[in-house]
This record gives sequence, C-alpha cells and structure tokens, in this order.
Amino acid sequence: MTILQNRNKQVVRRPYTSTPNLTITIHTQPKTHHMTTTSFSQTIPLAAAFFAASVLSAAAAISTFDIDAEGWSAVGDIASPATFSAAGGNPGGYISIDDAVTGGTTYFVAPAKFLGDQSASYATPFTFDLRQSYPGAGDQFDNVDIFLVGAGLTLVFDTALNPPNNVWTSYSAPLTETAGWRIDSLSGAPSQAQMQNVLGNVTSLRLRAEFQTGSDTGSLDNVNLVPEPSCSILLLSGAFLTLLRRSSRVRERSA
Ligand SMILES: [Ca+2]
Ligand SMILES: [Ca+2]
Repeated sequence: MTILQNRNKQVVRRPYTSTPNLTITIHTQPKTHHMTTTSFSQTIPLAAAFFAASVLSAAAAISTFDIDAEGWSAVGDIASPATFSAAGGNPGGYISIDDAVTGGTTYFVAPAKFLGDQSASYATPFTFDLRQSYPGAGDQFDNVDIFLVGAGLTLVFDTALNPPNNVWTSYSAPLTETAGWRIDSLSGAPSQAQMQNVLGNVTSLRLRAEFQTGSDTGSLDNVNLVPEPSCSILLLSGAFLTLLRRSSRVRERSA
C-alpha cells in the first residue's frame, strides 16, 4: 500500500493490478480543529465500505474438509474415488486416494469453487497440505505436483520435496510467473499476462496424490487458493491504524 500526499489530502492506494485501487481520502488541512474531526468521521464509513467490498471481492476458495469431500474427485490409476475421512486430517477431516498400482499417477481434482475467475489470487501463495502413506521402504518418483489449466494453457508446478511418509506437510506455490510454473512441462515460464489469463479463467486444478512406486495412499487437507478473509482484514486493520495515527497527529498540530 502506498500513501500519496498533496496540499489538501492524503490518498491511500492499494497497488493490486487485478482489482480496482482502494482509495481513501482524509482531509489534513482543515480550517479549524472542529472541521478536521467532522471530516475524518465522515470519511471512515466510506472507507469501511471500500474495505468490506475489498474483502468480499477476494473471497477465498478453501477446502478444509470439515464435513465431506467438498466435491473433490480423483483421476489416474485410482483404486477408489476421493475418500472423505472425518478425523486424522491437519486437523479434522481430509480426503485421500488409494493407488491401484496399475500405472499412471493419481491426482486430486478440484471442484468448481476453485475454477473460473480466480484473478484475485494472482501474486498470492496457493497453499495446501499433503500426506503420503506407504508400507515398507521408500521408492519415490518425481512428477508434476500441480496442474493449473485455463485460457488454453496448462501450467505445471514441481514442488521441491515429496511429503515424508505419514507426515502432513504444508506446501506453498506462489501464483506468479517467476515462482517456478512452467508451460506443459517442457516450455519456459509463463509471462505475467499468461499467468493472469490462466487465473482469469481456470478450467482445471489438480494436485498430485501419489509419490511412491507401488502401493500408497495420498491425503489432502487445507487447500487455499487465495488468502483467507481474516488475513485481508488484518492487513486492512493495519492500514486503518496508520490512518488513525496520522489523523491524530494532524489534529494535534491543528489544535
Ligand atoms: Ca481438515
Ligand atoms: Ca504408487
């Protein structure tokens, strides 16, 4: 967030290119102390409305699997559909996929709430928790960990490490063109415009559920495509405090 000043006002803008600028005006050179207080009190409700609209526009797509599988499905050589478990997640419920061990790689497939226009998630971390469970010794293999498809492009992401056996592990894939995303596994990184175009019309989102050659089970919890509203509120609260302090200093100088 940047703060600009001119002779009569301060203008605060949030520099997100994918959403309209958030602009709040606070008069800082009133004629009298009384006028300063009135001007600020009239501005707060308007600013609050902008803040509320901003939070709503960035509504998060989240799956914590509290009561069911939330529409997630499974593809690949799956032994069964994505299975919901009410306990044992990170915490609470989660979903899992058993490997049929017939070749191929199993993936979790995201439901509709993670698709469509997700442009508000640009430049935010896409986060999720994975766990793999396999018997015996490890025989791990590498593969694409995230497929993000949209606007005629397939973006892929390879996380650095597979999750340890039977341990929930948190992952974060920043949704920017410089974070390690590749086009179709073979080409280079997407441009900023390609990244934003994909996020503007997501048609498929898949997360890898298999990391082990032979029998294994992949589990998923806490998928978060955009920051939770509570995070936005914290940031906005910080901005409000800054504005209140500045206003207070202005009033003290005017008194
Ligand atoms: Ca959970
Ligand atoms: Ca396997």
